[in-house]
Amino acid sequence: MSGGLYDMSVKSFDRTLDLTRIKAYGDTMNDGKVQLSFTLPVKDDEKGMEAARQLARKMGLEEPNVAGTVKLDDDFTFYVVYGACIHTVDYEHIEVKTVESSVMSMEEVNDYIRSHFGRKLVFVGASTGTDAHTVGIDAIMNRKGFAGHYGLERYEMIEAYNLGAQVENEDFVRKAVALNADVLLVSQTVTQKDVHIQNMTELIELLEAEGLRSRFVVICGGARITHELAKELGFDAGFGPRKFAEDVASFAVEEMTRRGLDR
Ligand code: B12
Repeated sequence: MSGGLYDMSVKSFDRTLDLTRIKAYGDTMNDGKVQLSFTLPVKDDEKGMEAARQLARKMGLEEPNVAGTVKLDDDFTFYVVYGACIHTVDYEHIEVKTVESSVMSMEEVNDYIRSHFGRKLVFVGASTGTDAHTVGIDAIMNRKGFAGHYGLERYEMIEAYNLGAQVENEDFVRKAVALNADVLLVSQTVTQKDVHIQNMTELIELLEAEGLRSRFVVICGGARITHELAKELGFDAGFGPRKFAEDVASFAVEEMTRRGLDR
């Protein structure tokens, strides 16, 4: 007997992998299955669920299924919706701007600094502006580091100063000058209303106005920071998640050499 609901023998799954038209993968190739979550400012009832389905359809999900709801308040509900996304992406032609630098180990960075500079380099970092998030900059700078990667404070040839969070750009620059910094590290986590762009632009403008921009290697980082954005805003490099002290240190020391700051 065949053709029953659970008779899989006759069902042929799509196995075509076309990298110019990739779709999300649920449990078979090209099924497009995705799960998304959002909150609507409506009551947790049937009408709200239909609103969630309609919104999901408008976002390109076929046969959206509300897998879960949570009442957040009388007038706010959280939805988890599952469905097949119709959109595809051309993976073959994606180009991403990333930092082009070899990554040295902590010991190699120390050796590089010894042979190219013959002195310790000064790195000054902070989470600047109104941003209160410290975990990102700590991950890069704190001695114990992050996810098995030691932070800059452990590097023998680096003097690392972590100024903490909510450091105003003016104070940051003043401190960097006082410490005779070589490298400035800026962490930005909050991106709501593009506050990070405003803040990072302000820093570069301040450095330029004071005639200090060329004196420092200026690097930014954060969960939503890309190298492309960093370059656009006048930074030397930008680092996002899965980047650690050795990535930053390697780039910084090589950039100093490229810029002739090693004399
Ligand atoms: C912990 C946390 C907090 C803590 C922060 C405590 C502390 N001491 O840092 C507290 C509770 C204080 C907090 C407050 C707020 N938070 Co908060 N917070 C988080 C949370 C849960 C984790 C962030 C984190 O620590 N990540 C771990 C670190 C290691 O990751 P990372 O920062 O990406 O760092 C890595 C890289 O990006 C990179 N990196 C980072 N910085 C730098 C710098 C340089 C130079 C380099 C090279 C690399 C680099 O290296 C790191 C290692 O790989 C996130 C949600 C989440 N799960 O991500 C929300 C989140 C960041 N917070 C958010 C918000 C909105 C806030 C508040 C505004 C909430 C409010 N309305 O009050 C306030 C902020 C107030 C302010 N003035 O800044 C939003 C930001 C949304 C946005 N896009 O803007 C998030 C995403 C939550 C959310 N989904 O809405 N938060």
